Order: sequence, then structure tokens, then C-alpha cells
Amino acid sequence: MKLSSQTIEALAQLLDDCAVQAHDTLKITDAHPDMDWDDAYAVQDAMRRRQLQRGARMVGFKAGLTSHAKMRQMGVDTPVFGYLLDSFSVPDGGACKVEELIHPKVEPEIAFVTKHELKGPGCHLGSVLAATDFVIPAIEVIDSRYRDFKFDLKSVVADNTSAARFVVGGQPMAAGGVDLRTVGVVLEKNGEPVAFGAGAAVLSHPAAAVAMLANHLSAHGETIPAGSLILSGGITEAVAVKAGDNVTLRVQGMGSTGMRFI
Ligand code: OOG
Ligand code: MG
Repeated sequence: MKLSSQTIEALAQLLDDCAVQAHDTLKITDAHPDMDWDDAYAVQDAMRRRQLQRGARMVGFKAGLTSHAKMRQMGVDTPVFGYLLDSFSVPDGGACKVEELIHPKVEPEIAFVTKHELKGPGCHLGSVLAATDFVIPAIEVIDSRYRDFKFDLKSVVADNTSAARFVVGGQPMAAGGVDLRTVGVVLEKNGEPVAFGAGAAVLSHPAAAVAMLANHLSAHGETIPAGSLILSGGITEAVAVKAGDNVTLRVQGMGSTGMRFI
């Protein structure tokens, strides 16, 4: 660790305030170029503690930058991990208020819901499939707190990997009932298809992202509890949205989910 605990708390407060007030800021590595990975996750953890103290509840976790399309879009080369709160959840078909966000983008994802605890180290695709209750289509709304979505990996980790909102819906499927590598996804904005892909875009199999998450958490002494919702990462590039937009995700054999931006 390179940063003092006061600096970590101050950065967590800065990013938390940006999220609450829908204000952007410069990426934090500009002012703290020597911060390391532990510092980045420590800022994320401090922000999570602040939000939980205000009454939010954990509902699960997310993996991000798990596909080449996303890594290319953001100019980075490793996955990152964050947490999901109940306050991020939008009902299927519901409305997402743009005024609460800075510059939202949507991503098509496969969500996993667990029925058993998942624990690293040594967690693998098989452990994830065995612990999965069901998989379900999900749209993640990301909203980097950094100006113009410009960041490096440590800054985005501190910012809870741009997590902002999500919606899940459609047909829940047993993980064994669908080939998550070949399953096709179509993201539509205002009725027009805007992004397409197949599950294998995410680390060859979306469950691999969940295994990486469990192994990552184990290094911090944390596990994925039963009943967690996990977003496995955008299959395509993220698509910008504004008030008035309607977004629908169709996943082959798994129905659709969507939200309106108001
Ligand atoms: C970081 C979060 C990326 C995903 O699914 O790849 C992410 C960002 O692009 O702002 O959630
Ligand atoms: Mg995502």
C-alpha cells in the first residue's frame, strides 16, 4: 500500500459524493500516480462501507472488462471486480433516471445467481456451474465517475468499476440447460439492434469470470455467499444512452429484459 488510510477515506468520499451528486472528477491516479492495486481496492472497500452504513445492502458482485470488445473500448487489458447494492437494481421494464447519473452506458451481460457459497482460491468453471442456481439476461448500466469515461485500471477499480444500475429479467435457466459460450445476445436501442455477440466473448465462457471473481475475493478474505447475483461482464462494447431511450436485451432461448431512460 502506498496511500495513507486518510487518503483512502478521502478518495472514497470523493467518488461516493460524485456518484450521489452525479458529478464527474478527474481520474484519481492523476493526483496519486504511485497508488497500487491494494490501494485501489481499499478505496473501493471504503466506499462500500460508507454506502452500507447509509443503509444500502449488498446483493452481489460484478466482473468487468472481461471481453476483448470492452478491453479494447477502454484501452485496458485485465478484468476488474466490484460490488452490487440493492439501490442499483431497476425493475424489469422499469425506468432509470438519467438525472441521477453522469453519462450512462448499457452493456449486455449474463447474470449468475448462486445457490451455494463460492470460495477461492482454486475456484474453477466447474465449481461455478455447480454453485449456480440459475443464469438470467442482464443489462448493466455503467456510469464512470471520471470525466469522459477516461481512466486507468486502478482508478476504475477504486470507482467500483463504474457500477451504477442493472436490470435482470427474461427466462431464468439452469446453467446446464444452456451453452453459455454459443448463446447469442442482441442489444436493441429504440427498437434498433445496436450490439451483438455470443457468451464466449467473455473469457471463452461467462462462468470463467465468476471463477476469477471468487479467486480475487479470496485474496481479500471474502467469499461469494449463496443467493448472490453476479454480473459476468459486458459481452459487447458499451452503448451510450440518454433520456427517452428504450433498451432491450434479447438472449437466445432466455427471453428478454429491458429498461427505459427518463
Ligand atoms: C468499467 C466497467 C466495465 C464490463 O462489464 O466490462 C464493465 C467501464 O468500462 O467503465 O462493467
Ligand atoms: Mg459490466
